[in-house]
Amino acid sequence: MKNSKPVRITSLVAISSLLAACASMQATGPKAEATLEPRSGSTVSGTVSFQAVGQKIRVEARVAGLTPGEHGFHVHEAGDCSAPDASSAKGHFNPAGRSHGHHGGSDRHAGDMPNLVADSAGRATLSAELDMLSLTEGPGGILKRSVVIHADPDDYKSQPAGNSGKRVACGVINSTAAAAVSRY
Ligand SMILES: [Cu+2]
Repeated sequence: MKNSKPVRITSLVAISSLLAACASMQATGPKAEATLEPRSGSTVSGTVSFQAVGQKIRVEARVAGLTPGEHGFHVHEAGDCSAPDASSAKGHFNPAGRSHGHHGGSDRHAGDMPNLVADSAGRATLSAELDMLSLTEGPGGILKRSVVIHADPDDYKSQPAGNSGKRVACGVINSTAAAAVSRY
């Protein structure tokens, strides 16, 4: 007599997974990904993906091992995470030579992104669509550059890096185009 309820739940699950499939099919632009490695003695891990969606780039991050609270999060100029403190990643990606600022503004580094917000278990997820990023290689693009997570929040105004402290994770941004082609 309670048979109708499970059936309804099943069809809702089917509909929502269909919707999810449609949403991911709209995002057909090039894609890139960075695997985060811990730095400055941290245990941070995770992945950051970048996908072209219309004129913007959708940034999605899944990170663990952070201290609870906000953490500065940027694209940095050099695709080199080799230094123990990630100083090898150099400064923020800033091809236009602007000042550091809020990711929603126009006078800012192209690599300025929203702070990650870690929960009490040290986990953070982020999904944002940003201007000024291009999934190309070369002076104006972010491929072969890096993403860096900092120990402290970015205040979105202090120069040159928002006073966000040590670099606790770093990952080189690589195109996933080849994998996408073989998968579809
Ligand atoms: Cu940074």
